[in-house]
Amino acid sequence: MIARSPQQRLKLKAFECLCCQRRLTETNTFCPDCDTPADLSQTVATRGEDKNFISMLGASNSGKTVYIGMLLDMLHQGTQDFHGLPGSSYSVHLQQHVINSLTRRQFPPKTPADADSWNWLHCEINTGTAKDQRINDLICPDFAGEAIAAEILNPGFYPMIQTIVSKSSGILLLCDAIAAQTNSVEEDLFALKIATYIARNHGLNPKNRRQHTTHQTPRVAIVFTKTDGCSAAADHLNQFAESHLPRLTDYCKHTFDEHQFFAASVAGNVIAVSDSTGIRSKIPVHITPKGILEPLRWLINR
Ligand SMILES: Nc1nc2c(ncn2[C@@H]2O[C@H](COP(=O)(O)OP(=O)(O)OP(=O)(O)O)[C@@H](O)[C@H]2O)c(=O)[nH]1
Ligand SMILES: [Mg+2]
Ligand SMILES: [Zn+2]
Repeated sequence: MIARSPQQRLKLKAFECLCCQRRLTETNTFCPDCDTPADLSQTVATRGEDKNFISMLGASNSGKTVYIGMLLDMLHQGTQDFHGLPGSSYSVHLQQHVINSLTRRQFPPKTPADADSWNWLHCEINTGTAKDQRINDLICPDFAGEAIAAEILNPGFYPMIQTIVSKSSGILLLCDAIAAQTNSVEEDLFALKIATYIARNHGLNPKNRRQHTTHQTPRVAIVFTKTDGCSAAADHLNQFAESHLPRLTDYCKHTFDEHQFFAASVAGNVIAVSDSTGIRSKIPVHITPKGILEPLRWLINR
């Protein structure tokens, strides 16, 4: 374990934005250039651990917030060989936001499009071996799907998304399995747009793939979410990907040296209900997380 001196824990008066490196001071609440919360940057700067950025991308309603909230809860509870300690109160807030909702048999609300209201995963993860323990600060914001769509259409519109994606060693690309089964062309095309955005931000081009080095290429975990409602994705993962997301599958084969499909679900059973005014909502009747840790474990075990 790397020991941190008491001085390192002192609050810094001047520090860099963890995302875009702009100089910030204690008076900043958010980075004026990219909207990253300044006190998160301050905490990360104070800790002095190696930073490891992971990006989570996917359409609106693909299940990003539910997935990342459950991922955090499982990391914080920890398994024998894989666990994470909260790196700052931001992580605990995200975990609380999702787990409180699920405990009340509700899904958390949609993530707002304004970057200053996004929650962040900030977790201290030990990625080393028993002999050579290495602590990493894992950082992954919960972007809104609508912001991701706007950024892909107009790169640079959300500078935080662009910077974090280009710094990320691993990408979680979330696809709604139920939507992919029923409306596969739309899901396939949106996922393909995300994949091309990742490639562009990492300087990758399927035409000259041989020139890529493994160092340049981010690992891409394509995670089918909501597989509790789509047994085809859960049981025949690669076959499901080939038949429902053929464009994405082909593009990934030609572009990313390391990509893999995963199946995940948080809810064990979901029912749709209508209230007295006719508004429909979905209720997670019980929570049975499956396949949540595997994509992250694969991403960070390079
Ligand atoms: N069946 C099932 N449905 C789920 C699961 N996770 C999420 N959902 C459904 O998907 C909806 C959207 O989940 P979110 O996590 O809010 O989606 P998001 O990708 O964060 O959406 P934005 O915030 O708009 O980007 C939820 O309200 C649920 O209806 C799951 O594990 N199983
Ligand atoms: Mg969300
Ligand atoms: Zn910044």
